[in-house]
Amino acid sequence: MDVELLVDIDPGEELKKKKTYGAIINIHPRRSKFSRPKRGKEEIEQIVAANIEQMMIISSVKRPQFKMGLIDRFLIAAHQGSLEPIIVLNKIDLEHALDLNRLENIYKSINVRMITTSATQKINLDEFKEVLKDKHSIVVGQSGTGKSSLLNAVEKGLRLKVGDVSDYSQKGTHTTAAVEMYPLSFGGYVVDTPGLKYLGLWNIEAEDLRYLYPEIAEYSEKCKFRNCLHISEPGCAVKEAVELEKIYPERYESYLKIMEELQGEDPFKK
Ligand SMILES: Nc1nc2c(ncn2[C@@H]2O[C@H](COP(=O)(O)OP(=O)(O)O)[C@@H](O)[C@H]2O)c(=O)[nH]1
Ligand SMILES: [Mg+2]
Ligand SMILES: [Zn+2]
Repeated sequence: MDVELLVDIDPGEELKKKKTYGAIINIHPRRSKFSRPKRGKEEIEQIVAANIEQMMIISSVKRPQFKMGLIDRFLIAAHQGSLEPIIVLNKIDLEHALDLNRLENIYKSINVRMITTSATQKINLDEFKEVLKDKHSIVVGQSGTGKSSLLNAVEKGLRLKVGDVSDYSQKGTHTTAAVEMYPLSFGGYVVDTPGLKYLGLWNIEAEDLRYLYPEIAEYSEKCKFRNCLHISEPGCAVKEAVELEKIYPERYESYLKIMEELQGEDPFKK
């Protein structure tokens, strides 16, 4: 895929010295995006970044706690924005209770690559770097999972501000304040983002959620009712597949949670 930045900025020699202005010299069509609903009187679409190729979903085995539901929301946002998702499970140097093999199998079963890293103990950083190389990527995830640390670890000149572990749960201590794009010396560009605790989903109907879970879509065809939402309908092939563990129960649970939200009130008003 050939990807360009949404806007090219050429400040010109005079202004380059002053470092104050840029001139837009070209506007490209938007081919991919990462967007989220923005609160306000009316819900509007906020485009966080555009014309990037891949979304690096950074989570940690703990501190902050691993949240599969949040990963699945990012997977949906990536799919909707035409971005290739890659899951990065960071802080594997810490003692934890996660079954990494199982997680890897879950995501392999839906063709999503997962890599495990430690930014501080320098584990698998070559793999992380190789994924970023020559691509336009956006790095997303909860605050404190190590997004900025990982980028600092593979790009020496970057020196992004890293948070104190004891700080991230407190309000107003996010260290990465704005969305910014950085060039990578080994090829490519990366956008670091402030952490998101919660990701609202944009423009999804309850009936369409199944198509965002490939394994659920697969079994949906065998349900008794064509419009089955796979909640508690009789003759539901999806529920049967979950019981037989042909669909991972963890994924089904995250499907149900999102379904509940799509059918319910505006989550921002709760
Ligand atoms: N044990 C451990 N701590 C890490 C790792 N990566 C980052 N941290 C720590 O986690 C905290 C948050 O890191 P930061 O990069 O600011 O996270 P961000 O909010 O996702 O950008 C800092 O104290 C880091 O030192 C890791 O692989 N292992
Ligand atoms: Mg950060
Ligand atoms: Zn069903």
